[in-house]
Amino acid sequence: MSNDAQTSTLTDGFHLVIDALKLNGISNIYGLPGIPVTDLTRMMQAEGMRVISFRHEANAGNAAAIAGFMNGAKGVPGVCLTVSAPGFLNALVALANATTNCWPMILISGSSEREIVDLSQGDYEEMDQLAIAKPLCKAAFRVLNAEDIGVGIARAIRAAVSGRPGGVYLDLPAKLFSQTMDAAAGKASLIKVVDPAPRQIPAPESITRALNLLKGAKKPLILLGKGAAYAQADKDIQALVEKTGIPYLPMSMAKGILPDTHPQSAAAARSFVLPEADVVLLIGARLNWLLSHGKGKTWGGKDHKDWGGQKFIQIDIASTEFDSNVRIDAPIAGDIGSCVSAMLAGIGNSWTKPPADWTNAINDKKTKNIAKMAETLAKDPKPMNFHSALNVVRDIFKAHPDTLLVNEGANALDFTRSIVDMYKPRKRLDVGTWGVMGIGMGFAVAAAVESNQRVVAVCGDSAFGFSGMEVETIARYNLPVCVVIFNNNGVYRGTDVNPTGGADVAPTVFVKDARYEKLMEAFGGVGVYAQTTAELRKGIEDALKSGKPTLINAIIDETAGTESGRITSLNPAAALKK
Ligand code: ADP
Ligand code: TZD
Repeated sequence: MSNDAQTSTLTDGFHLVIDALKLNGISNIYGLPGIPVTDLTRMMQAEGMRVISFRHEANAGNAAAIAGFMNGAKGVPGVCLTVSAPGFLNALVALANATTNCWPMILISGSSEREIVDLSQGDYEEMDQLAIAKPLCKAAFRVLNAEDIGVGIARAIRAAVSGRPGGVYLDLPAKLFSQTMDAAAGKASLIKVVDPAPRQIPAPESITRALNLLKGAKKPLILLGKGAAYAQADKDIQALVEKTGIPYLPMSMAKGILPDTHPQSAAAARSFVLPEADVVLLIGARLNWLLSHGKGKTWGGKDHKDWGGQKFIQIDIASTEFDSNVRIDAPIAGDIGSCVSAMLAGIGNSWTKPPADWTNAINDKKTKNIAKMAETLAKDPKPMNFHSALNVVRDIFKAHPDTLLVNEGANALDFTRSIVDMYKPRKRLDVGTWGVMGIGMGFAVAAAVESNQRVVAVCGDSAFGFSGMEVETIARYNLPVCVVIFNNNGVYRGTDVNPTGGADVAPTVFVKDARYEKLMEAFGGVGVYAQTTAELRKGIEDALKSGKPTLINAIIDETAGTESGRITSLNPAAALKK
């Protein structure tokens, strides 16, 4: 047989990995090349996949994680590809973060020779990656033989997107890639996963129990979490809220499932509705720290651990979530789409709306708080503060509701969340359950790649620094991303001083008046130095018009932030004052 004839009937590990991913609708890879995956990235591109190459794996991992949030409900996880040991470790924070946030992501890392690694003989980038990944993700697999690649990728996809979504690690040792096998047998070994995220239909009695509880409520409240955004059951969720007439609160990444301007949104009366509500329906939201564990003063409890008296209905795909913090009186185990549509069917057309004294009281609070906020937003101080700068961002999102918003920082996060209204689902991507800094540029890249829409990333100057080098990636792929850095000279603010009077600045302080916009200019993008709201407005509007990679250095009063933004109370207080 000639060489040509021989190669045409063979396939190899590289191509089987690519074919298996493509067969399952995975077309975007976020990664960073190097031994042993350099050729894999080349071949992926040659085979028509979009390979986005990053400057650091942490950012590629974050990109894959948020791609999973955006597409997981359609059965497609985000995929990150890295080299062995250090590259793998760099992406591991993102994998753990994806798992914590219930986002489906597969981290594929090349690894070194098993027989050397397992005898600790000191291979190039030696590490038992599978063992290290395991406790940090939902599932971890290793494929040793080319004929198992189809199964390995199918298992990784199912583990990532089915049930409660999460991160999956897939270990591909270097030797796998060059293994050959008969091409027809290779093709036959691949698996197109049928129904990767199967519906989980709730038990009818769980729906009846929940509806009975909700019917008797005098002060009902719906809480929408990012699980509700993830599930892409937008129409049914909107219908449930509107048919019942129950006021609702969106968690950060659930903003926009219904427009934030919706008359039933109780967001502007949050601190009133949480302690007052008597029955709370949680849809894809956990009663974790972000909701004060469902108890304590936030919920009207006497002390920080006391129950406020609310009854909870919780829709979640993971039944282990129920009762994790307080009693769940009506758990509904199932996927949000199926659960909400079953509730809608049970509600029919004759639901009695909540008592008017409840909805009127909420509306009174809202009106007062919105008027107070409008007064603050109308001010235009020099230098800008968070409110005046965000007033600009708020106007821009109102006029461009399809734009995606990436958001990280402390004050830059908290103020943006409460000031900038979202009008459509899954447009707000942020630091999530961990409040992790560094998601900014990775999320921005994936947001642009996955959505084909404009992206605005509002980042604190500290937050931006974690992923700042990826402005080169944004410029290189010519992505329509406008990064807005709220530059207040440090972590939280820029005013701390070194108490010793020494030459080092305080731990929270950065170089004053740093010219971040030049970073983007260095790579051929547009840099804007914005000292006024007019300059900021023009900068963002120009970026949205042109679609050019843009970085706006928005100068914010360095005294404007507060320590830790809205979670100052989580800072341990020193027991001893020295
Ligand atoms: P938030 O931070 O917005 O409050 P969380 O991340 O705490 O939201 O909660 C999301 C919840 O949604 C998780 O408990 C997860 O199990 C659940 N979830 C995710 N996807 C689905 C789905 N398709 N159906 C039902 N529950 C889901
Ligand atoms: N490291 C990581 C990975 N995540 C974190 N959340 C932190 C450190 C601690 N941290 C916060 O929680 S917010 C923040 C840090 C370092 C930065 C706040 O400063 P900023 O934003 O400039 O980004 P503001 O607007 O000035 O508050």
